[in-house]
Amino acid sequence: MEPGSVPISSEEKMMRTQVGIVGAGPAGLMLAHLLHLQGIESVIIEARSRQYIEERVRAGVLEQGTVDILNRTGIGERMRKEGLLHHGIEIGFQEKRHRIDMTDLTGKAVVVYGQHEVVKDLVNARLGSGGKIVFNVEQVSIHRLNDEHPVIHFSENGTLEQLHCDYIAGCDGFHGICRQSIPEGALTVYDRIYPFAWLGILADAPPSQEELVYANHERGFALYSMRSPKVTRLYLQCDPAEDIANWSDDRIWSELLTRLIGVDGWQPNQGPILQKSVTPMRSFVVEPMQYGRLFLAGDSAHIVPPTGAKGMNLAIADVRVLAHGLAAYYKSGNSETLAAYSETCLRRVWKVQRFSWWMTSILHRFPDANSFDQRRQTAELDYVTSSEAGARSLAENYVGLPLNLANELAG
Ligand code: RFL
Ligand code: PHB
Repeated sequence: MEPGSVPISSEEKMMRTQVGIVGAGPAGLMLAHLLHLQGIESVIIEARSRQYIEERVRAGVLEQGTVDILNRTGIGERMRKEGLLHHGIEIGFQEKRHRIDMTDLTGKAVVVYGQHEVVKDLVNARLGSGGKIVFNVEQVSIHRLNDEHPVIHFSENGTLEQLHCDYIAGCDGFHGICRQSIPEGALTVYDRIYPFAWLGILADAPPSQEELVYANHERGFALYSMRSPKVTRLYLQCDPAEDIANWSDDRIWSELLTRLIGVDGWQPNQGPILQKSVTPMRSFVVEPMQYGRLFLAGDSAHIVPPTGAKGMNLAIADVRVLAHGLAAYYKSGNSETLAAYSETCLRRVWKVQRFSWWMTSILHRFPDANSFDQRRQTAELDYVTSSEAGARSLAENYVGLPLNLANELAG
């Protein structure tokens, strides 16, 4: 019998666990890992294959708090070896780059390490300690959310199954079914769609400098980032309706170089483009992040535009709060901490929303901006890169706001 699940009837294909988790992204996997460390059983069901989730290229910047929790819970070994420790970022405008020294300003740093690498490390840890992840599930639905034992229905290789739980964690991302299963009227939605998108590429080219460059150029935003000592990651602001087929490799490089090149002549190294995609930009929050015995965590509850590099970090912060509440409940029967889950998360979520919106607003070209808006934007960039107070505020948010959970992971 698989640990984490107990068949309650072999004919009906029913299983039982304490926490049923929908989605094996960073939120679902980290939640299962944190619960396991507290002796709480869970089962993860995932719509995609293991290979797909381990290769999906997404986020790249881990806040100090995310790095610390991965290290403290035994997941950090490969990240410590392969992750790139960054003490600062650069902000480019009017053809000059200005460095913000995050470590000087906050005593903290970030680590550049791909989200899919974190996913690989978490999958390995879960499967290595006998945890259950069911990949390639179909026909997923969730039921009896207000009963003592909610149920997840799904099919695996054509066989219908039921997973009976004490709680369900909806970690199934923005397009998942969990949020959509909550009755209309029970949630309030806060939403903003931006009039631009990011065209992102991975290039087989060694990074030409160590730190990230966020550039505001008259032709639009550009970001220079990386994944490893051999692979550069770059983004360009583009139209949300942009057809990627219109962007040849030459056009992409020419646009990137125009937007990133500085008066000092610095530019990214070029190389074969390994992958390209267009990502729309959105800010989105639902309140509350709970309905009955269903808890939403990560992108299923909120989306931030990627400018502040916060999405994955926020997902990890949510599940730390959730695991903390579930641990308190299973240890002492006290559900007060769990009942405060949504409120605790949302206080931080909104601050991170504000920062991500603000970074987006200072760095992108808005199609409807007039000359006043343009001057004000330049003044803001000038302020943030020349005033220590301005730079410190940016740095404090970029390395990650604190998440203080009393006795987190106390055995
Ligand atoms: P995920 O990662 O979307 O995982 C959800 C999982 O649920 C599965 N799923 C289902 N499983 C079962 N049944 C269903 N019905 C299901 N429906 C969906 C999906 O297959 C998937 O495996 O959500 P999670 O765990 O909340 O994690 C959120 C992060 O992935 C996301 O916020 C970040 O990637 C955002 N993001 C960034 N975040 C950062 O912290 N730093 C960054 O530098 C950063 N850069 C980015 C980003 C996102 C980007 N894109 C592509 C959206 C850069 C980009 C370009
Ligand atoms: C990335 O490397 O993918 C990345 C870095 C910083 C961001 C967003 C994405 O703000």
